[in-house]
Amino acid sequence: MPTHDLNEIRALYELPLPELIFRAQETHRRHHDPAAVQLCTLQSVKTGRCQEDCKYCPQSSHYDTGLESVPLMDTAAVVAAARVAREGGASRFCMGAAWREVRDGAQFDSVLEAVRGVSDLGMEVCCTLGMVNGAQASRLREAGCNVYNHNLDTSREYYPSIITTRTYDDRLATLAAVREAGLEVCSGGIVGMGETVDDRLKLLGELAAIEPQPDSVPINALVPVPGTPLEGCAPVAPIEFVRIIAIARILLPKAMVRLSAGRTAMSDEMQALCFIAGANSIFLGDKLLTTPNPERNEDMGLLERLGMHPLAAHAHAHAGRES
Ligand code: SAM
Ligand code: DTB
Ligand code: SF4
Repeated sequence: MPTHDLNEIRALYELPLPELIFRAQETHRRHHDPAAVQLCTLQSVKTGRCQEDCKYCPQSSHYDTGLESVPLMDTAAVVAAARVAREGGASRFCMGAAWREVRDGAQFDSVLEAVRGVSDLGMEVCCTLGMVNGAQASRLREAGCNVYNHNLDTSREYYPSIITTRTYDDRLATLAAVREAGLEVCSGGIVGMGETVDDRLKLLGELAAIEPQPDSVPINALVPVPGTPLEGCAPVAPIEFVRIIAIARILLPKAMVRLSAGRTAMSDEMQALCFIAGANSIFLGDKLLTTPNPERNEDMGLLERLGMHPLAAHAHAHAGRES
């Protein structure tokens, strides 16, 4: 069982980089195909005007980021976007809504309808809609949703410096409801919000202590958006970021570790190091929810140069390996 003890996690962080990467590789190869990368596509199905005050987020109504808000997309438009993503090679389609929480009613019914439609295309379906209760999580599951994304974002201690409109325990309660309903759990965080190295390690310790562990762990590098309180944050040094990926891999051996937001600011070499350190999933397509992401062709070129290949839908990375 991998450690969740902070001192042990710190000791990993301080290893010489080649030693840390070797340990991450050992773990990675026990559970995953080291050449396969899961390709996910994101679709913002409701953009902006969110009540929460997450200091990193361009979609919060508390900050003026000049973002154009878009009301909930209709089902047909969502399914059409998923079909395009599937044709482009994505195996997982993730729908994101700038909601504080899901409310029962016509809008949620419409999202459930979209989930059914995308699931019928044979894609893995992921939703990230804010807080949900047990009944809502079950309805998502029944509609064909496979995964729910809900990030812890940072350490418990640093959380109140980033978000004041909800608590860490609110986040954990949604994760428990999601798991209880039989959905896969996707939960990770953001680095580069002015937190300490210890905050990053504590976040990874929290994620690793969830039982059973999250099935996927997105590691986002902050995209500093003008107008948000975090617009002036300096980027995390690439090697420090790679160390976080390696530790995520070691602490959460079976999870898909997703190199998420912030890739437009990363070189090919840095992304390659992240894959070597155990990242095995990316978002494909030129837009995340509202901010830019590398072009699809650029990413396909990168995978080709690295001799890596996309993972097929519903084919788990550790299939055929020790799990
Ligand atoms: N509203 C829902 C929620 O917060 O759970 C779902 C959408 S929200 C945009 C999904 C995640 O995107 C956040 O938890 C955060 O980790 C990430 N995110 C938002 N803005 C970001 C930014 N500027 N840079 C990096 N990650 C960001
Ligand atoms: C996650 O951890 N990263 C994705 C996904 N989950 C929903 C979102 C990143 C959003 C980056 C900011 C934006 O594009 O608005
Ligand atoms: Fe709203 Fe999610 Fe953005 Fe927070 S991260 S402001 S909850 S859309």
